Amino acid sequence: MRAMTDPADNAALLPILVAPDKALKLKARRVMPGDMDAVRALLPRLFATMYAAPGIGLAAPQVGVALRVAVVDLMPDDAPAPMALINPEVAAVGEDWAVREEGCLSLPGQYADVSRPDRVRVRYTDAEGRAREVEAEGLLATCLQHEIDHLDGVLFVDYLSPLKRNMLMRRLAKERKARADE
Ligand code: K1U
Ligand code: ZN
Repeated sequence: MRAMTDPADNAALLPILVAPDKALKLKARRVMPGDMDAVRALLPRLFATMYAAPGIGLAAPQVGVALRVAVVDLMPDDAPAPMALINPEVAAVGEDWAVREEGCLSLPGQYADVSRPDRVRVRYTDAEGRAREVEAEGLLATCLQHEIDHLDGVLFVDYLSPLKRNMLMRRLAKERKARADE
């Protein structure tokens, strides 16, 4: 559940690119101080698009904006916990790895188990331009790594064997065609 005064409420939704769109494979560029006005205008639309999908994360390249910006909200206990991440980077990873099922708004309806470090420290700049760090574990750690991967043009299917990846991509294409033919 989100707060009644959430700034994402009236923001216009953005169309989410679906794989194999080539824009999803590009490395996004770092946000510079001169980009901050555009980023502040983009953030409410990113949050609104993520909440509407619904999803727990969304990276700017997924809406065709090649900047290193992402939003995350795991909504723990149904309470909003929005995080806007500008130029996020993984500063440290824990020793243990965990396998977790991942989805992706750019691979609608497709899920697969992916192994990643179970704890990460992520450095980023917040919407007010302040340098921040977050220590995350579990689903938040997975989601942060998934979103930072989007900024480098990496999708969760890139961690799968070629066989599994091809199966998933073929299933996605088939399901999209079936929906388009409906
Ligand atoms: O970046 C994205 O494509 C968003 C993606 C994030 C993510 C999910 C699971 C593991 C790692 C990263 C999603 O949000 S997919 C949708 C989803 O997981 C979800 C949707 C509604 C409620 C709870 C989860
Ligand atoms: Zn994704």
